[in-house]
Amino acid sequence: MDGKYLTYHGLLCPKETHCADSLKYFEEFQCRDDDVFIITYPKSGTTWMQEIVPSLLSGGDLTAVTTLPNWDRVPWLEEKRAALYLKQRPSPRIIVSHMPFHLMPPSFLSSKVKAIYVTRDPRDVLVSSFYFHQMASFLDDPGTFDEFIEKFLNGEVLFGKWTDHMKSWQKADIGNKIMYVTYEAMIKDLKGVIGSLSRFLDQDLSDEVLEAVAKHCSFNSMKTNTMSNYSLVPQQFMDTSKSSFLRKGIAGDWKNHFSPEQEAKFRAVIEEEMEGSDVKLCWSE
Ligand code: PPS
Repeated sequence: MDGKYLTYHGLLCPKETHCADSLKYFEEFQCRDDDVFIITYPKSGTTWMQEIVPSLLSGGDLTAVTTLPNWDRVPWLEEKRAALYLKQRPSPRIIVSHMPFHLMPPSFLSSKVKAIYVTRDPRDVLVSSFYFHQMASFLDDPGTFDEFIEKFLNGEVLFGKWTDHMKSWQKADIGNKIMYVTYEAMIKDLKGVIGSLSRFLDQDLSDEVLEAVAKHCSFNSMKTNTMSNYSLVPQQFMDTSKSSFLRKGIAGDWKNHFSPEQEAKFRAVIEEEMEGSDVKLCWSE
């Protein structure tokens, strides 16, 4: 593999953001009962949830989401700066992870944490990731779209195969500690999903507050929020002349990228790998 990645339990992680110490910190992390985890396979709606959850837990106060960059506000647990950000963070902490369930630290299971697992149509995940690889200097060049499809299906991308991640988290035996949310549902009815999330997080918020949070968390609003649009990251790491982090923010952009043959093959591989699991694929709904 390219020198830009390290391998952790067979999963690729960027060396720019991960190292042996950060992964050790992840493994030994002590969860608190009131921690809230946002779990995603990359490019599924992480940044969106990093905006929504703090806005709900603050009762609709948007101070944190307009003054703290998202990587500080909702740290990425396995990333190099997590220890620094989480050290003396008061409860409730909100934490992101891209790890599969079976690698989560023991205290994740033994504590009463809540987890929100966000999924997205893997075809759109792939498209979003393809553009991200073009702009992020700490990732490999994605090659052609066709080559990137191969890499994605082989799991030669960040955090491995999409299918493995899905299966791992759908099997997570943590009862009502986990809520599953889809990117597509948020596109369709953001306020409705935000309402369900607020109930899951035991927040009794008025309709006006939910409305205001949904407005603040819209794509156009987040695209201009410097605390969330990654414009604070130097160009040498994320070259915005090549793409934007908040790029299109729609469901179904895969239709503008996959040929019918590429899409048929992609679906066939995903379906075969998901066979026997309880996961309902978005195209079979
Ligand atoms: S990462 O790198 O894993 O943290 O990326 P992640 O945040 O999971 O995914 C980035 C994609 O999410 C889109 N996004 C949104 N879509 C709709 N509405 C809102 N508010 C929103 N915020 C982020 C973002 O635009 C990326 O998708 P694409 O398809 O590339 O636009």
